[in-house]
Amino acid sequence: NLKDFPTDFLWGASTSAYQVEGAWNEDGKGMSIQDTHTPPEGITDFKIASDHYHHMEEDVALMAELGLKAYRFSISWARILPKGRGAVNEAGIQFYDRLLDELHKYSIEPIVTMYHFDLPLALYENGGWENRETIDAFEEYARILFERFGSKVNYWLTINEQNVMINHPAAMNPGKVPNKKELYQQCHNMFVASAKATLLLRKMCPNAKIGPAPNIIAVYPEKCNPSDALAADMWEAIRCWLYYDIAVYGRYTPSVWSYLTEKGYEPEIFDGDMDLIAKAKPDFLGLNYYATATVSAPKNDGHDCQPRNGDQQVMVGEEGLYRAAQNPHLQQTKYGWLIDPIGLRVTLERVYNRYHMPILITENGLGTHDVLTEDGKVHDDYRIDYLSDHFKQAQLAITDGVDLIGYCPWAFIDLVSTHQGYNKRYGFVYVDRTEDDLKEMKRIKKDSFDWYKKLIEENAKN
Ligand code: BGP
Repeated sequence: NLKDFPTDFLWGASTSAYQVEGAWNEDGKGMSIQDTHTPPEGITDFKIASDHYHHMEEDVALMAELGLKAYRFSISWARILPKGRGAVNEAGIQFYDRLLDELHKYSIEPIVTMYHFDLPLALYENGGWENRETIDAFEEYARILFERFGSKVNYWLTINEQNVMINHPAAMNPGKVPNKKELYQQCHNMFVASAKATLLLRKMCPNAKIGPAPNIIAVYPEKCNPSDALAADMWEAIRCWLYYDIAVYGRYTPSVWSYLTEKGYEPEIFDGDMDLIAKAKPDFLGLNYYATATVSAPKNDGHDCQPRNGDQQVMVGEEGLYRAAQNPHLQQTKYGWLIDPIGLRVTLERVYNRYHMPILITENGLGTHDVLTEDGKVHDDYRIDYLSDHFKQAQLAITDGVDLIGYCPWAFIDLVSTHQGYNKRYGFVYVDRTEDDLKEMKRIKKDSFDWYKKLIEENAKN
C-alpha cells in the first residue's frame, strides 16, 4: 500500500536564472562568470536563453495552468548587485519582485535559490571563492534578499550544487582551473558563507526555511568485493556526505578530512568558522538527483582517473582512491547519463536514515533532443517514462517513512543546458527558439506537460 503525499507537498518545477532569463546585459545587470563563456560552435549561449526575462508573466501563467504549487528559481546575484557587492540595481529588484507577486497571484509557493553557478564576474576577478571577501559579499547579498523579498519567500536554498562546482570546476572558473587545494578552500569558504546566510535568515525572517541543494546520488561498488565497497563509500563521502555533514552536524566527515589532510588539500579554517557552521543547521535538505555512480577499487596504475565516458555528469576517478566503472544493469540517456529510478529511492533512504531531516527534491529530469513535429507538438513520451518511473520510487520512499516535502523536476521550461546549449532540453514547455526568430520564442506545451498536470491533479490535496 502506497502512502499518500502529504497535504502541503510542494508540487514544483525548477529553473535557474542564467539558464532561463536571458537579458544578460539589460536593465543594469552586471556580468557573471557564465556571461564570459564562448560556447562551442552550434551551442546556444546564455545571452538570450529562453528569454524568460521578457516572457515572465506568460511563463507564470503556464505554471498556473500546469497546476504547480511551487516554483524553484534562482536570483541572479549580478542582477541585484552588478559588482557582487555595493550598489544595488533597483531594476533587478523590481524584476524579482514582480515575479514573486505573479507567483503569489496564482498561489504558487516560491522556492528561491540564492546562488546557482553564476558568480558575479567582479567577485571572480577579485579571487572568487578562494578569497574570504566573497563570504562577506554573499552575506551582504543575503541581507538584501531577505530585506527586499523576505515577506514573500518562505523557502530559500543557499547554494546550488556546491559539490558539482568543486568536483567539476571547469565551467565555474573561466580562467585557470584551480587545483584541489584551492578548490577545497573555495568549498570551505562557501560553507562559511552558507552558514552566515542561514544565521542571518534566522534573525531577519524567523519563519522562513532554508537549506542547501547539492547533487546527491548513491554510489554503488562495481562488485561485491570489500575493496570496491570501500572505494564506493569513500567516493560517496567525498562527493555527497561532506556537503550535508557540514550543514547538519557542523563538522567535516571524518574520512573526508583524513583524505584531505593526507593529500595536502585541507583548507585553512579560521577561528570561529566551525562554531558558526555548527550553529547554522538547515531546516531541510535540498537534493538534485539525475543518475547514480558505480566505482571500483583503484588500481594505482596511472589510469584510475580515466572518465567512464566524456560527459561532465559522469565522474572521473582519482588515482589511488577509486576508479569509475560501468554499470551493466542501467540504460543511459543519449548524453551518457545513467537512468536509475530505483537509485533515487536508494539515495533518499540513505539520506533520510543518515540525517532524519525533511528532504526536498530540487532537481530530477531527462535532458535530450526534443523534436517539434509537424502537428506542432512535442511527443516526449521518453520524458514521461523517465519522470513517472522516478516519481514512483519517490512515493515508495515516502511509504518507507522518508520525509519528502516536495518534488521539483528539472525543468519547468526548456532552458540552456550547462554544456549542450539548447540541443539538450529538459522542460515541460518547449521553447521554439530558431536562430532566425529570437524574438517570438513561442512556448509550446509538450506531452509531458499534460502528464504532469494530471499527476498533480490526482495527487495534490492543497
Ligand atoms: C544540474 C544543474 C542544473 C542543470 C542540470 C542539468 O547539475 O544544477 O543547472 O543544468 O544539472 O545539467 P545539464 O544542463 O548539464 O544537462
